Amino acid sequence: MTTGLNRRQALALTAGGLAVCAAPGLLAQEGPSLHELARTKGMRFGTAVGMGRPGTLTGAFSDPAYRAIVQRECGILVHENALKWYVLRPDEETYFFTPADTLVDFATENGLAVRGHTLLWNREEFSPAWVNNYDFGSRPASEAERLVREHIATVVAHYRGRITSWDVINETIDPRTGRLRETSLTRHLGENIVDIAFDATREADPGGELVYNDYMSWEAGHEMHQEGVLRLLEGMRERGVPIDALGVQSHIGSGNFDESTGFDTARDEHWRGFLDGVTGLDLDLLITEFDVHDKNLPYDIESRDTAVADLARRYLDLMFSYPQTKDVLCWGLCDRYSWLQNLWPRSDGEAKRPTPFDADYRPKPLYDAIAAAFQAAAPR
Ligand code: 9MR
Repeated sequence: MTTGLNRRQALALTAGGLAVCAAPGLLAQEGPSLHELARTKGMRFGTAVGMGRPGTLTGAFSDPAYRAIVQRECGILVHENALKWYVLRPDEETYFFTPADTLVDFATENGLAVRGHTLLWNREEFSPAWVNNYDFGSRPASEAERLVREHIATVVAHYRGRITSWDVINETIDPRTGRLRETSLTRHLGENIVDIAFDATREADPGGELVYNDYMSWEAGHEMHQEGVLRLLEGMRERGVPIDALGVQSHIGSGNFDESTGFDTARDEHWRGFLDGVTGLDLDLLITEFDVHDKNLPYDIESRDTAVADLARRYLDLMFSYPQTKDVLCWGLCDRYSWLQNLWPRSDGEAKRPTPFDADYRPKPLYDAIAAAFQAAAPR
């Protein structure tokens, strides 16, 4: 009988003291992994991994069954939170690299690529208080630039050769206005912050892939956000700012970030217009944070999982029709650890099912939808 586990994965499970039946879904997995399917098309598949803080459901890495799924399915990983300023730099003097290093070491041991998320999350609610309240002195613009450059140079140098793709900036366009978000840094640097951050990253790692990452979405209600992001990217190209790709987060489904938009409001035409604009700038597309929110779907698990999978397939087929789409990373592989369990609760109070594996590590229709989309994709 084949278990779908190789020796290393079986050891990872037993070393964690787990009975083999702790991950029944995983044991039943046979055939090629999602990453193997992606590879045959010149693509990669992977996931975000939580290293245990902060948040309440983010300790996926410490779960041996989760690590075994990651080892079986993935070719590329990204930290869910460990590289964010508020984790990495609790104060100005400290660089707390340990949790992030742990994942990079794991990736290296397993031959997996790593993305860096993120060098600058330009939003005050996700910046540490010491950055928000920073005293920039009598020459605030040059002090703000120094701070950004020093952070980027230090972090990128620390991981040079091991992290090969960077979300240089995450979410700096305000979806309500399409303009740059105001933070303690942009107050002094304006849009120049973008040029500084990308320039500093290129300088620290000339061979790295530089990405702007944001959550402008395929679904209705994101038009202003899309326009703002496209304008930002056009400006970067005009000014010769080094950038290689747009990270399309892809938290699709209902009730995410803004008011619920429901499942039937996706606007393929409008979205294609946006993607044509981005790829017309000679940028690649990465799906960086894929999951499908099932907040507003009926309780019945079979029909809920089917609806999630159908939406995913429709979305991935559209994205994969662009040969520029190279990587697909889920924002978590197992429902047990999804960030969506913490926010926007379902009205019936039930757990959500937004990722490819259920809370007991069994693959769901969403897994099959991702596999089928890779199988249907043209090689790139
Ligand atoms: O999943 C992440 C959650 O654990 C954190 O509490 C939260 C705030 O740091 O960030 C979540 O990840 C976000 C990602 O970094 C950027 N795009 C949106 C993701 C979901 O909010």
